[in-house]
This record gives sequence, structure tokens and C-alpha cells, in this order.
Amino acid sequence: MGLTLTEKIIKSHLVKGDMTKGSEIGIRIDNTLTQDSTGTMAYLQFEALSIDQVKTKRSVAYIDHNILQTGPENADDHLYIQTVAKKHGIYFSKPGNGICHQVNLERFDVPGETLIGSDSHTPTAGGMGMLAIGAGGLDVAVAMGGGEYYIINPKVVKVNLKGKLNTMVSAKDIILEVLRQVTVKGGVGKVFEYIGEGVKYLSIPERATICNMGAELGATTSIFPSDEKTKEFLEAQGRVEDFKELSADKDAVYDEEVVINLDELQPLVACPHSPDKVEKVSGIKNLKVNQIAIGSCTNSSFVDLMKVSEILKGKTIAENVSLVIAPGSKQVLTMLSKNGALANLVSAGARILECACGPCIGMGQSPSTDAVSLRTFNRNFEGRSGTVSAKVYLVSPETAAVSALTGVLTDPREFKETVEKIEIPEKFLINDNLIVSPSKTPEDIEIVRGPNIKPFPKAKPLSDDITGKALIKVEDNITTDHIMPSNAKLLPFRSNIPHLADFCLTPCDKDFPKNAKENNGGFIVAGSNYGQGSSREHAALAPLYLGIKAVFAKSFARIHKANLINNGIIPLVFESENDYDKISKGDELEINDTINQVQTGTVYVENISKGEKYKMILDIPERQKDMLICGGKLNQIKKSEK
Ligand code: MIC
Ligand code: SF4
Repeated sequence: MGLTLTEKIIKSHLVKGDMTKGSEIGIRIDNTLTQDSTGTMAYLQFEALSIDQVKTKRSVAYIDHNILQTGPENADDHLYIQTVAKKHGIYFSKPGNGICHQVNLERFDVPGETLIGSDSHTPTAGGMGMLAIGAGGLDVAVAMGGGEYYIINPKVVKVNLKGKLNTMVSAKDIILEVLRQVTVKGGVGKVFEYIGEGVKYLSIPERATICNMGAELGATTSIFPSDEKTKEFLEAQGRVEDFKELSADKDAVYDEEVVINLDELQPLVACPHSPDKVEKVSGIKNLKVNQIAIGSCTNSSFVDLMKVSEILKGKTIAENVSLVIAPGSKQVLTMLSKNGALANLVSAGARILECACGPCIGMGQSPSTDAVSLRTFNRNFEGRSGTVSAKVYLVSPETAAVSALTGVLTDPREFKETVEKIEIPEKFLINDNLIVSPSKTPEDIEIVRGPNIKPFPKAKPLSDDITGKALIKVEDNITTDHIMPSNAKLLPFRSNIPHLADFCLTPCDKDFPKNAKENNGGFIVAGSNYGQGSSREHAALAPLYLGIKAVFAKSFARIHKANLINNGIIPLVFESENDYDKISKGDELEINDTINQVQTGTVYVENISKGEKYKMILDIPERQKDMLICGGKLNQIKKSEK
């Protein structure tokens, strides 16, 4: 029986476990990446491991998220990351060089290798035929130290791309269609492997767009084969030696299949407030638009922005629209400025932003009250833009550019002028002068720590009797943006958990932090897909700081669940979803004989206030059960070193 591409890469990197589907496996990690908003924590944790030099083939630290410098905090964190990187063998991509996933694609991704990153959109590298997975900072720290990375051996879904896209329909519409079919929770425990005749028409940045937004499916990752297009791209990036042809075996067996007829695909839009609320652009009439934002790690490549420039050339954006554009990298911005495309954008009325995440993570450009904002990004969770009442719609660059001209959401196929087909250039402009190499004399490097860098909270070994109140009860699909909001005011405190904790879960209940502190911690009760979205460990560290001992949910998102366990918080799943309805906020709850119960994988929770008992499931491997008993990953590592 043949293997899928996913299975081939896993097999060649397997260090723990076997290829049984659904069982836990440990894989060797060739590459890591971090960005600044999760990076400070990841490097503090790396330092706690006391390892001198990283043991990966390549590790890169990016500055791309926390780029607004309205006080010293972000700049201090940049300096900390720059010095810690230089000392420990890590490449450092300076602010201005671009968004981690875009730059990694251009300069570092290698087909067939593994990558984990402290960012949920790390799967972008799947466009290059890499097995690339988003993880919590601590898992990345351990991988930098040479430790394996653990996942549940995923199911592999074949996404069969039939036919060829029509003009003005693009890669973004493909992933929106996958999201429409599969939903934001349909991808948990799966890898989406793209095959079919449509693949050969998609360039690497287009494939990267699809894999990037595959994160919104809750998937482990997404991947494309490495073929002629991959070779062309690597050649144009001056690194053809990294090319290796890779594909699934002809007789590979897939666990599921999704079919997309590209010829029939239309421009799509994800409506507020979820990436899977997908509709046809042509079906939404007269939606007046206030803001349009083009960029983010999903759609900020050279090809994307060239298409936008072609559409805007010689025109002016509508009076009611504010258009902001953030190129994905210095390479993209330099090329646009050399070939004149930048002039087209600026003279049409675009406001050009730094090559960084920017508005995607609420770092400036928050829309006006109740505004409609069209974005080429990947997430439209409520409030993420920095304006709670804003309605964010996710679209392709073509839809965004045409709508910028009309001022209403417009099907780009209505744009009747000929837009030149944009191919990737034969040679990209290569200049790595903003990538700082690690030091050859690391002992001479002093790590600079600003006053904002506070020690992170550490979990304690599991106690046998846990009591506390149900401090909050939340519904389905609570995102990490709810649990640990991120915006221009809070992002500077990513290395200061005591400060952040005062905002934990406040979009759901503004008194949650106060309540948690007054009650000495307690429990969180949640619906399904709890913790979807980002990889930010802060969504576990802030609850840990507030004394949260366990979360009871109908189901969990993959990265958040791992982050909770890494930090000693027990993620329990209701055996019967009806029990969710029975618990009320404020109920006194108790878990007895916790250590034994954790070991068995079935945990009974007593509701003292109501005289009831609920059966909960802890469906995790032995390694993670032991981790909970030790009080998190760092304690487990310390124990194993004794
Ligand atoms: C995001 O898109 O939410 C982020 C910001 O890139 C996060 C990381 C973070 O919270 O810092 C992610 O996706 O992992
Ligand atoms: Fe940055 Fe947005 Fe991409 Fe996250 S999703 S890495 S914030 S551009």
C-alpha cells in the first residue's frame, strides 16, 4: 500500500511511536520559527532549559507582530529576542524584513523537511511541500533544544483540485471553499493534502495562501507536493539546491476526500465573525465598505500585490473607502517599488504600511464604529480588529481591490478591463541584509532584558484534591482572542503575564479575572472547539496565573489543548454533553483522587452545590498524563534529568 506525502515525511522523521493512525508520535524537527508576540516567552522557556546552542538545522526569530512602538515595551522585547538569538545560534529577522511566514517561504522553507513555529499559521510552509505545524512556545523551545515534537498521528484528507481556476478567482477562494465544506472544527486531527490536476496551475505563494488558512480548519497542517512549480520558485529565490521532488504514491490511501471543481468556483467571502461563514460574493448585494485591508501572512506576496496594483492602476479608490496595504516582506516591497507597482497603489489612494502583521492583529488601523472592513486576512473573530462593533469580511486580493474602487463588496469578475496575468518573476530580488546571523563567539553576547520582561508563572505538581468554583461558563468556538485578547494596547505585555491576566476572558465576562483572584482560582466551563485560533501560550499562562486548575469543555482545539497540558491545566471533555447544561456559573466543584483518576483517563467531577457527579474524559497519551501529574512540561523535563 502506497503512502501519502504526509506519511512519507512523518515516516522519515519518526523518533517515537509507530505509524498507527490516532496514536501519539514524536517527530524530529529540522527547523523552528518564532515571532515576537510569542517569541519572548518561547526564549524565556528555552533559557530555562539551560541549553547553549540550538540543535535544529535552522531556527529563525522574527519581529513582525509587535511593531507599534508607543512606549519602550515592544522595542525592549525586540532587543531581548535579538540578543538571545545571537547567543544561542538562532537567525534573527529584523523588524522591517517582513512577516515570518512570508519570509520563511521566500528564504528558508525546504521541501520534505519539518518545521514547527510558535504561530498557528506555520503551516504556510506546506505550500513548499514541508510538514509545518503551529505549536506553543514551550514546544518550540524544546524542539530548539533537540527534543522531538509530539502530535497525534493525523488522518490524511485528500483535497482533490479538479480543473483550473477562472480569471479573478484565486487561491483564497479555494481555501474559503474548503472552510465552507469542512468548518472551523472539521479539521482537528487531520492533515489536508492537496492533489489533482489543479495543483500544477498554482504557484508556491498561492499554495502557501491555501495552507496558511488551513489553520482555520483546526487542522494539524496542510501540504502540497513539491513539483516543477516548486523548483521554479526556488530557482527564482536563488536556492534551487533546496529542491527535492516529492509527492504521494499513486496508490496512497487517504482517510477522507474533499473535491473542489476549480472551473465552477466563484469568488467567495467569509462573513462576520467566523472564517467558515462562507458565501458567494455575488450573493451579497449593496454591502457598503468602509475599510479595505490587504496583506497579512495569507495574501501579501509579490503576485498578490501585483494583481492589486494592476486593478488599481490609473484609478482612484471610492470616497467612502480607506485602503491600507501591508506588503508581506522587504523583498515584496522592494520589488514593487522598483517596478513601479508601488506608485500605482499609492496614487490610487492606498495607505502603505510596514511589512508586518499590522491590522491583522489589531496593531493599528482599527476600523470605525460599526464599520464594514474587507480584509485579505485569515481571521475575522469578533473584536480582533480592535473595534468590537466592526464587521470583518475575508476576501481574495482581487475582490478587495475591485471593491476598493466601487466602495461596495463587488464580485471581481464584474471588472471588465483586462488584468494582466501575473506570474512569479524569473528572479526575485534577493537581499538578506536584515537577517542577522548567530554569533561565532556566543560567550561574548550579553542578553538584554527590559523591565517589562517578567518571570512566567510555573505550574505545580498535581494535587490529589482539587476544589473550586465554576468561574465562567462560555459557549462553542471560544477563540484564543477571547481567552487572551491581543490588541495594540495588550501586545506589548506578552512577556508580562501578571499584567495580561487582568484581561483574561474579559470579552466574555469582564469580571472574570477579579472573580478568579477573589476565589483563589477555580474552573472554566466551555462548549466545543474551546481555544480555536492562535497558538499563543498566554491563553494558558494567564489562566494558570489566575489559579485555573482544569477546563471542562465539549471539545478542545489542538494547540490550545497542548498548551494547557504543558502548563499543568487539565483539559477535560464531558462524556455526556448534557452535563454542560447542568453546571452553572458559581457552582462549587471538586475532583478527588485526582492523580489516580488522571492516570485512568476518566475523571469524575462532583458538583457540591447541586449534589451531582459528571463523568469527564481525559483522552491524552501517557506522556501527557505524566506531564499533568508533574505540573507541566518544564517540571517533567526537570524530573527526567534527575
Ligand atoms: C494570530 O494570528 O492570532 C497570531 C497573533 O499570529 C497568533 C500568535 C499570537 O497570538 O501571538 C497565532 O496565530 O498563533
Ligand atoms: Fe501575523 Fe495575522 Fe499572520 Fe497571525 S495571522 S501571523 S497576526 S499576519
